[in-house]
Amino acid sequence: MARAENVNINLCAIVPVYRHESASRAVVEKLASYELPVILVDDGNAPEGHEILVQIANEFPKVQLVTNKVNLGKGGAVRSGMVAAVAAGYTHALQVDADGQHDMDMIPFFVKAAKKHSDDLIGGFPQYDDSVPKSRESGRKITNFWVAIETLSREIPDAMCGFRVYPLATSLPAAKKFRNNRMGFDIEILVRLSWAGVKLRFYPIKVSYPKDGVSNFRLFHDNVAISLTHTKLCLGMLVRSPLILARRIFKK
Ligand SMILES: Nc1nc2c(ncn2[C@@H]2O[C@H](COP(=O)(O)OP(=O)(O)OP(=O)(O)O)[C@@H](O)[C@H]2O)c(=O)[nH]1
Ligand SMILES: [Mg+2]
Repeated sequence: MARAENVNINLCAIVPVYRHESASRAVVEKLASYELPVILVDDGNAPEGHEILVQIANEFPKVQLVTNKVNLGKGGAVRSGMVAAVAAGYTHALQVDADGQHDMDMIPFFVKAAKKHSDDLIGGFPQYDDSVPKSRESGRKITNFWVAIETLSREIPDAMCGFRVYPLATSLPAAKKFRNNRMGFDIEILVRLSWAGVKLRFYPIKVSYPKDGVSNFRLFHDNVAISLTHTKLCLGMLVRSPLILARRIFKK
């Protein structure tokens, strides 16, 4: 089937927020400056954090606040945002982390790429400066190694970047097929979209870690959970490998 190119898309941004309510204001401001509607997901923040998000939603006309009463985790927050986006009629969602680590000036480039390749997932390929913690850098390398095995390809240069445009017609059904609510979500959805035959395109984006930034990444817990995700995805690949390989052969 021919892929849709340069068609009209209805795009919003999804910003999942947990303990990043202060940093999220600048992210929302930047999105608003590009006239993008925003779905801000309050992922079970404390009352003070919730209050700040309510203020932001009241201040910016194109911001819709979605509230998870309890903290579900990053994946749970993005999934809630996707459900709200589809209900509101959006076809695509730019997922942006609330911590302001990504180069927001790349938004127009990513939007253009999503319009040009509207069936495809448009992902960020992080270009880190010296501020990246070493532990996070090596964790990503290990993840990207496993993802190549899980997809039997090198099509995903980075599976953890929190800046990407989802085509919702394929991404929400994929996101509903698994329960991974925490940090493994970013990885698992890309692998599942690849299994489903969705084309994944990656473009560089600068990422920096501010010195006083809040990280929710729990080195031990999240790395153990991510290892379990890889175990599950490797088994999933074994089951699907005939299909994945057949699709590749017949596409040529
Ligand atoms: N970790 C985490 N993040 C959440 C949760 N709910 C929503 N988020 C949001 O998900 C995004 C990613 O969280 P970060 O703490 O920056 O995680 P990360 O980018 O993998 O980790 P760093 O590389 O240390 O920044 C941010 O926008 C968070 O506010 C949650 O329960 N846990
Ligand atoms: Mg982050």
